[in-house]
Amino acid sequence: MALRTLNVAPGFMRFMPKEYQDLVEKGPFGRQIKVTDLGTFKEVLEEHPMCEGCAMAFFIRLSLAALPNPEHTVMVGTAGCGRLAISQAAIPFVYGNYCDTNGVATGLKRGLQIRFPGQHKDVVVMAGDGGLSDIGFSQVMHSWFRKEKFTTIMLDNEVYGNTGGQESGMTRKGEVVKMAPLGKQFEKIDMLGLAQTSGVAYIARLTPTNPSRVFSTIRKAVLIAREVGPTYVQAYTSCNIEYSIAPEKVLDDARQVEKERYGFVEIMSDEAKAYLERIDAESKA
Ligand SMILES: Cc1ncc(C[n+]2csc(CCOP(=O)(O)OP(=O)(O)O)c2C)c(N)n1
Ligand code: SF4
Repeated sequence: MALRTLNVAPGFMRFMPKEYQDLVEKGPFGRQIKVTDLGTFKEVLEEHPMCEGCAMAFFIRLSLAALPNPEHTVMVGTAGCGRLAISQAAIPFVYGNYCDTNGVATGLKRGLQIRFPGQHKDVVVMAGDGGLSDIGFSQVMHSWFRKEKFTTIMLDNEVYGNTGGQESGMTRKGEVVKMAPLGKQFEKIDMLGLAQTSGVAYIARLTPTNPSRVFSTIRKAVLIAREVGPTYVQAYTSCNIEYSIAPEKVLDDARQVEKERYGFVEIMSDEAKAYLERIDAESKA
């Protein structure tokens, strides 16, 4: 998508639904918005069928609004709860098979670079912990080994939420979920460590408790992936259904988990740091 495809022919805009006009005129397409702008325009993602109070849905909403150039972004996802929301957003979405997100994103990114030289086209994979740490694991790893320039965002609810509660590689040891009644017997996979070993240029772990931090993290991840190399963001996005968290307690849970075991982590290569400093200086100039 390009910005001009959002702007319908002059004279026709007034016939478009109010929400559409609002999103084009005030939304993040072609302009830089801040987290505090949220709520002042029709959002990129407004309605979705995810569960009431789902932290994942909240994180997805923040992440989509934080994309630096949504008009030049393609999202890649797969089976799992997250795609229920991502596919409803005003951003092109490719639904990969369960396992092949990072292969699809590789082809897409390379193809877009050839088709649109001189224009950054951002590709962002967003999928669950099952999709990325289990069934799609090898594709994630190989995209990192190959230094593919796109962002991978894991929606880590520490369970297979969409299929009713099987343990995933990211479920914690000992955790009892519906379809792991004896408790998980193995440790949570250290995806941050694997990302570091694979040479990922920017790695972050966070919870959705701090919207400004979600904004800046997603922006950095997408920008660094343009020029430097693969980037990885891992977000705690609790499943209130499988972990029996009341919708009104979801953010309390996220704050508690953040304090106890899911604190903010940010790891950046020197090259990534230098790149951010350079574009920052350029934008100030
Ligand atoms: C190859 C393949 N295996 C299994 C499935 C069934 N399936 C759909 S969603 C899902 C689990 C999703 O879990 P996760 O990726 O952690 O996302 P969540 O729903 O928890 O957000 C599974 C196993 C599938 N669609 N394709
Ligand atoms: S099952 Fe869990 S992760 Fe999926 S939408 Fe519901 S609360 Fe969110």
